[in-house]
Amino acid sequence: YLKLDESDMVTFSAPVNIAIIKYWGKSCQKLNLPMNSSLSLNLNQDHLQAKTTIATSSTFIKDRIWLNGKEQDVEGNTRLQACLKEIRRLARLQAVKRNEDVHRVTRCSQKVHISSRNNFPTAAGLASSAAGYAALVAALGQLYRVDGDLSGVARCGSGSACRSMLGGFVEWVKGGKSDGTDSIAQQFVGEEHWPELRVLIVVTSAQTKAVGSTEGMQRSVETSALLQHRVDNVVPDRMKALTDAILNKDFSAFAEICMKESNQLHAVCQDTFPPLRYLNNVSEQIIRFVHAYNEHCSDTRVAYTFDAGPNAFLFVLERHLSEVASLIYKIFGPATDNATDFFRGERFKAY
Ligand code: 2P0
Repeated sequence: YLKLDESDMVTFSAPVNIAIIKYWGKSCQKLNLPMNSSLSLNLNQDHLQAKTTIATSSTFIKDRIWLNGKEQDVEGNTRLQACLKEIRRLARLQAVKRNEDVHRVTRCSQKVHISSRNNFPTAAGLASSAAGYAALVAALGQLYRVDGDLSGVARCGSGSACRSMLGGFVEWVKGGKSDGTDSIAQQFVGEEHWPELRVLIVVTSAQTKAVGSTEGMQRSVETSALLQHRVDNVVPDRMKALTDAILNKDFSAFAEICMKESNQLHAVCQDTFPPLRYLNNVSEQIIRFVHAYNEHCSDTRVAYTFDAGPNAFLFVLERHLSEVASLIYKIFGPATDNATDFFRGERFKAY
């Protein structure tokens, strides 16, 4: 088999990110430019990450990719092609600028073999393309020795992938240039800023969604009146309030914005024609649980957010984690009665 030089093979991992201020709607489909800026929390990679290994060799005859061990089509994958093309363009440009030898310049024309894996089950229905494209672009950047910000390249793969290029709280600034060069990710604060903040992921369905995000958000752009209102009148103030809440580690302010953002995303989906429905009945019950629980505690202890799927992301401070996790498990876990009693209030007495 092929013997590769160390410099011919690189491995990179990237985290899954969860949007608090949501990206939904593009101003340019080709470049994945968003209608509004968004902000996410990137998860600890020990739990959820995509890991990508890329090898290059002059003997490879075409670019190939395997996702979780299964080979995928490369030719028909326009997003992957866009990332490969852009990173090779940057690599050549930088190599020439640095007066590097021909070998390094021509190396950018060599084909790559890519293997990407998630450390969580794909069947869990959790978005993995963001982490996947981020790991891919970071690895390609390293392989081709491309300096500078690569979040714009990851954005070409999948919009939200640009936010997985960094850790902690990350803002994807929408930018204003038509070529997208200023539509990039910026770290707002690192993960060390708010270590008490935890995320519980409640998988309510492992089924793949009927309408993917790309298609769904395009339908919203074309038909939802609420979307433009949100972009113009809601998101800018919310972004400011959210960043203040994060800086002050004000959980209750953070939680309110987080839940309102999730609700507005799904309101836009409902306002889309034909409507998009990503939440299921269990998601709706979880929303009711969170509000009932916070009211019961006379304190905001849990916040939910849902992306384009029915699985819940619950934010909670570490000191309340075990109580919330055990409640969730008892109410929504596999071997419990349905949640009806809980919503009448009796369940609270039992714990
Ligand atoms: C987000 N989502 O901000 C929002 C919230 C889903 C709901 O980013 O077409 O997979 O690849 O740019 O990034 C999902 O959209 O869409 C998404 P493309 P992407 O996380």
